[in-house]
Amino acid sequence: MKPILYSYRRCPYAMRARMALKYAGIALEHREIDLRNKPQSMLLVSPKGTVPVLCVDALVLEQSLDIMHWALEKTDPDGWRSVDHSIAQAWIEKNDGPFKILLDQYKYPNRYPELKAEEVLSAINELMLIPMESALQDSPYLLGNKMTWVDVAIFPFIRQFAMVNPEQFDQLLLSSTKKWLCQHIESELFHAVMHKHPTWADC
Ligand SMILES: N[C@@H](CCC(=O)N[C@@H](CS)C(=O)NCC(=O)O)C(=O)O
Repeated sequence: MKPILYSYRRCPYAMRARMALKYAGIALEHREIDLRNKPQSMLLVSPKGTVPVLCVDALVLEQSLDIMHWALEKTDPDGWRSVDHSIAQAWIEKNDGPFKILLDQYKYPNRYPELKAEEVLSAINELMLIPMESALQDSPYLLGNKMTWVDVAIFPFIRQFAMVNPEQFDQLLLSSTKKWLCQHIESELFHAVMHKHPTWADC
């Protein structure tokens, strides 16, 4: 049986997982879910109810990074795994932790009426965008001259940030980050994982 991936097209966590699986050439059954009406078959194997979830026989991977690493352990044709682990970990912790919180505050200001939009943007700049710009001015990818899983894991979140207010993003002085982002958005790999799928229904 092929592995089953429960996914949601626009979810940045699911995007990173889909990209790693595609890159590793893993054939799978894609089950697109409706976040407001999750299939019982998914909740049965992963009651926490987030996507992505990958089921490989009895193995259930319910964290996007675990799915990425599982895929790259199978095949890693371009050496995405050759990274300095502590630097990789520091980027990922920052992205999935405080940056994701700020991104939600930036994306849904109505949910955070106590916060000032300029202060949220400035915190995003300080925490993530300025360090990224500085890394990407030194080298084309976050960890050096070669693309790694860290670029792939982080780029969907920067894409999401850029899409919240494209005019505001355009005005930010982030030429290297914008170039990096465009390269990922225009990549064949990204296009290949953004096809639309009908919503999966258990029946
Ligand atoms: N730590 C999880 C986070 C996944 C996550 O939060 N996914 C969101 C969609 S982007 C989700 O499924 N949320 C559940 C919901 O909206 O009900 C991972 O890395 O896979």
